[in-house]
Amino acid sequence: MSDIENIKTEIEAQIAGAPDIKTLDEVRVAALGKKGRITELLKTLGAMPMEERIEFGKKINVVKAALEANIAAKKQELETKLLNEKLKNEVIDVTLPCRPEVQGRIHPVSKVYEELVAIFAEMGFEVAEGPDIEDQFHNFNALNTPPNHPARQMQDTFYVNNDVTKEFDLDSAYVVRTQTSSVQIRTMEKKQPPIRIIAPGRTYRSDYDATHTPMFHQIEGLVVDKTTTLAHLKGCLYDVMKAFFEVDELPVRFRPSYFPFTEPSAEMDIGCLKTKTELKIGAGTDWLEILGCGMVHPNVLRSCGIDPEEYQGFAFGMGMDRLAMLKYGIPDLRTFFESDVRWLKNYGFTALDFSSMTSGLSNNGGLAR
Ligand code: 2NL
Repeated sequence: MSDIENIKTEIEAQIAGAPDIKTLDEVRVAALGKKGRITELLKTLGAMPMEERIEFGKKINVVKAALEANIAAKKQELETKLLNEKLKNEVIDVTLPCRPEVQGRIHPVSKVYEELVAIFAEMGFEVAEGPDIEDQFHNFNALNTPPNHPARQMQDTFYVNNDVTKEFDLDSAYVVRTQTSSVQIRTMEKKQPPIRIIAPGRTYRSDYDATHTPMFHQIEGLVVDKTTTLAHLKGCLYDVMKAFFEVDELPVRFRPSYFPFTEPSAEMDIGCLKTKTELKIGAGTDWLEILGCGMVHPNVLRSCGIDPEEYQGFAFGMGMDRLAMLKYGIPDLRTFFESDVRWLKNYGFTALDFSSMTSGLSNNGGLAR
């Protein structure tokens, strides 16, 4: 065997025997580096006669290429081995329960949201969503609320300066939505009836005290069909409230009211018992206002391209934060948005007691509470 073949065999053995990437790299430098054995051999070519130089040069280059390929293959092998070891050592059992002191909590508003979605889904409602920032057509005009209406005043509504290159213009400005009705408007624009949707989400009004925060959560509902009546509205909301408060008996009453977007309009009260320390829902002689509702105003249907001679519908809206306060006995709305971990630990829910109509809505007295 020629000298160069011996060197090749020797280096190949070193490559095969390299236990890790660092050793392999040392082997590579010793063979192919600036002062490596193969490199040194290449340097001897210059002094050789032409014939010999061609033949020997070819040989060395073949050996060099073979060793390079060999090193690359070994490197790949060692890297794969390293990765597999790492994966084996760093394995995480995602089914292990987490430590209670670091366990997160579901916010009461999220809980109420999940409960309502579960209730309405079983009744055949779909969940619809839309943008928080709206144009005034979808937030007001389409809802039969004309430009001079008091609800549009700057004291109540947050306007957004949507074009900073121009001076603020009240008529063309966007708003952060004051109710989620704009989602229903957008649904009606896109789709002819039958429509049966709920629109939960964030809403914004310029207001701040123990029962009002500038951002709050609303859930609105809309049903439009050829024969939808006020009786459907009453039956639907009665069933929803009974399911939500998890009671078998629930006194309810509907009082006449006014909203620009419904005619007739009503407010729904539920029966309760108010004592000094407690509020018991479903019994007693007191009444609690719980939501606003009504038959969709013909002008609203017309604004969305739905013929009010052919279709009619009912709609309703309620505050999810208020529902959470009532159902879970939380006194001050402002604490909802302070992100106080102690508050969340007290009023929050664990991810495990999820809401469903068949396995229990709130699992009151579950793991977290
Ligand atoms: C309340 C009252 C209400 C509606 C919202 C509505 C939506 C469309 C058409 C007609 Cl697209 N009405 N929504 C109707 C009545 C009352 O909300 O007190 N919310 C907190």
